[in-house]
Amino acid sequence: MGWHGTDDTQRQAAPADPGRRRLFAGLAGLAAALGLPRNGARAQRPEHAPFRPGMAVGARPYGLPSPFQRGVVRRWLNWMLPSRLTNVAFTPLADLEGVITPNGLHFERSHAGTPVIDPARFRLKVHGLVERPLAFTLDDLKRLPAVSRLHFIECAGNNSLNWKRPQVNAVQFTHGMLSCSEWTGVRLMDVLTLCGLKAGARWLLAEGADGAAYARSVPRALWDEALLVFAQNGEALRPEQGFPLRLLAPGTEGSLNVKWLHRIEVGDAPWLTREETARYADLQDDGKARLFTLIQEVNSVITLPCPERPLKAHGPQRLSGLAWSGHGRVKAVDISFDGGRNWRSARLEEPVLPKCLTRFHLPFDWRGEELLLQSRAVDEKGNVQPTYAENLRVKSANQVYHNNSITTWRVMPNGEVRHVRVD
Ligand SMILES: Nc1nc2c(c(=O)[nH]1)N[C@H]1C(S)=C(S)[C@@H](COP(=O)(O)O)O[C@H]1N2
Ligand SMILES: [Mo]
Repeated sequence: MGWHGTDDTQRQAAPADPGRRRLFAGLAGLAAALGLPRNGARAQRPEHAPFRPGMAVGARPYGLPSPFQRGVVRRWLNWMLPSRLTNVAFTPLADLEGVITPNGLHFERSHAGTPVIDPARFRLKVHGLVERPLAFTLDDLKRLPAVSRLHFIECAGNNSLNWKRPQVNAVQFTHGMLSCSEWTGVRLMDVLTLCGLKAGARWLLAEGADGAAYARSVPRALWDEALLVFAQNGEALRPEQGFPLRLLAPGTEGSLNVKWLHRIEVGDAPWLTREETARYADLQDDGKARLFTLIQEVNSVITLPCPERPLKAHGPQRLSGLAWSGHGRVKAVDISFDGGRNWRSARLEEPVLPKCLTRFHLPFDWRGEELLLQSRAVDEKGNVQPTYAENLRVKSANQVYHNNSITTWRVMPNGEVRHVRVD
């Protein structure tokens, strides 16, 4: 598959799997029975595609994916980072359906490892420009009114490997610093109100309990929507996602969503921490940097087909992908088969929620011709995803964050899919 071209990729692909051929034969038989076009040797009559289940296993206290899903894992690029403690593990977007990321596959970006935190000893301290500085236990927080919201988290560095030319041939590595969950927590404002905000409160510092004491300044404009979350898709946060508590500021760059959150200091100006000056700032051509470019822009990518999911047969195909915007709802997604000359509207899967992944679909027919597949998202504020060239025109060549340009997948006559640049 395409991503094997990236030579120091972790070799975690599924081992050759005899059950798979049987399963595919079964699917082909189904297609034939449904009257779908016959495809050479693949289409079989059902009686020629026997199915025998394997041995049964006993009850497990915590369920795991089928052993046939061994290849559906987070992956990382060894050359990107000096050590496994400073971690970037990408979500396998090509293997997922719908919009929810299973918890074990949520991407992970941790600057100083994943701390182990005993929830019984955990405290969230709130101080600074407040009437009553307080320390909350996790139980204290859980007694406040809770809300559940579906939102994506995307690292500002998503797709940054491909600023000037495609460098990685896998959707896992172009866009896999993107995940989406149902998050449950309490409103940041409820906690701040309990402490009593003082006049002049305009910024707060959110600090994590990891080795880096990772910290970000959060402006007042984002407080109303922000949550302090303790659960992810129904269960407690995973350690990699910030157990027991993280900040969630919907639609903002991942780095603002401080994990292992244990301290909030309220102030009247930003702190200008390392992570908002030396990092997560956009260096311009004149050597100055734009700070606090916090909102993730409108974006989309086709996850089927893609380099990891080539086309396997002529005839009807399922095209599908993900669109999102930190500004609100996705309004439309257009698909091009010819590198941006002609466009057709994709169907958006309901519900279309603000600052959440939206799944799109567009069935098409393929007869082996070469395609230049693109998706272009538009959000409810009218923002349109830029082409490769437009993105480079409006942003500095020095910039590494916030690449939301249109991705092109070139489908070859043999069905293989490659990441190419099309202006
Ligand atoms: N405490 C702490 N919070 C953190 C980080 C970190 O290293 N330490 N990384 C940030 C970055 S850069 C991103 S993109 C997101 C990633 O969230 P995830 O690991 O849950 O996907 O967490 C953010 N919050
Ligand atoms: Mo990030």
